[in-house]
Amino acid sequence: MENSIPDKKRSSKIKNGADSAQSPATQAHPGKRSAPVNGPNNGGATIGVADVDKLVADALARIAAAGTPEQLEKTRLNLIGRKGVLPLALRAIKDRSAEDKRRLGPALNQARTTVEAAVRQRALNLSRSVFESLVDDEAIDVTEPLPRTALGHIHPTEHVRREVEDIFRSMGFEVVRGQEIDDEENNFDLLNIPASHPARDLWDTFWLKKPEAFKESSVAAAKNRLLLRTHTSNMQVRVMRDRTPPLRIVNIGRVYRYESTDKTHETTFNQIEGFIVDESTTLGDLRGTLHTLFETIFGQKLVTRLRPSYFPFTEPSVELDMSCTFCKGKGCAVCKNTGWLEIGGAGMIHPNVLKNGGLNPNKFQGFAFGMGLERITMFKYGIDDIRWLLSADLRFLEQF
Ligand code: FA5
Repeated sequence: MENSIPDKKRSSKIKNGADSAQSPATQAHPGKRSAPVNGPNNGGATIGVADVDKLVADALARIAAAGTPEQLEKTRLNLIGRKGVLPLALRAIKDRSAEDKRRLGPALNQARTTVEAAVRQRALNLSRSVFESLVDDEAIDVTEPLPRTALGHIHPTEHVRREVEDIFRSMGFEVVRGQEIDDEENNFDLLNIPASHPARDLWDTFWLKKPEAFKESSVAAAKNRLLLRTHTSNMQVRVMRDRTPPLRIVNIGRVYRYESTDKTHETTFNQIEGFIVDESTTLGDLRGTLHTLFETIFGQKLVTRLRPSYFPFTEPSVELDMSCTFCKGKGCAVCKNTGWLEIGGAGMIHPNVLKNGGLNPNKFQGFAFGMGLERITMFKYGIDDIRWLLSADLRFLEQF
């Protein structure tokens, strides 16, 4: 296709027997550089009407063959650009006879119009097909099903934490967060457990060294040592001091105990702490609140019971049990044949704690409770060892 515009061979045919070795360019414009084979061709000097028809047919074939806008532009320049075949042929007819001018002029003009129209049409088609191929190549089918990728999911403990928070919110509780590094004042003293009190031994504690920077300060001088909180009760007095009753608070977070691990004990675990302070709340409200919580979490009818217990910061203190979710209270390995699962400790907030919180115990009262989040998670999913929950073992986690 490339050399189809009057090439040397063809121009020699239409040169009326003139020296075919001499380029048409040098004939029409003596002294000028000869045109490239495929470039401007000065055959117009000897061109006939029949040659114009061939030239047009040839040009149309080349235009149709241009596969990209760039190729089309090259072809356009070669055909109708300033030094293109047709303009040169048109310019050359000035040297022709009057009869030739009369016949060739309109034929060449018509040829140029035809070629220009063909170029325009081809350009349009090409740009359309560029867009069409863009649509094909770059279209995104949002409905196409994707290959399955390995997605993670929420950890079972976190799942239960969110569920518990939602249930408490629905009962009108406010969710607060507390610090995991705390001082012994908030973790013990203000909760009615002075340093000398043997009850401190109930919570094996990770004590922290004060940073060097604290050494000179009054904080260091105070006996108030730093620790990893042993329970979420460390927030009780802070919240009482910060807010005005009535209070309905729930606080779920990580706690730490310096103890050996077994199937039901970890050194790092979460507690669900909650308390209410107002003028009339009773232990009956506590039982009703926790009963609602457990029946919602476990999705079944349950029996709950309170047993007498001891915590320095509640009076009276109770232990909260619920009927075993596995054997429905009949007795099984999980509940050690008792029919009951131990869930947590609770009681009515001790008057000394209310006082420490700046509240008058003759006016205000309320309940408090603390439960292990992992224990509830274990009961909910039938997990037999608490240590799985922190194991990060995919064989375990992928079951949820
Ligand atoms: C307390 O920590 C009290 N602060 C709870 C409380 C709050 C009582 C408010 C009264 C009023 P206790 O040490 O029993 O109590 O812990 C509460 C619950 O945490 C336990 O019932 C158990 O579910 C869970 N728990 C305790 N120790 C561990 C442990 N090592 N690993 C996992 N869970 C534990």
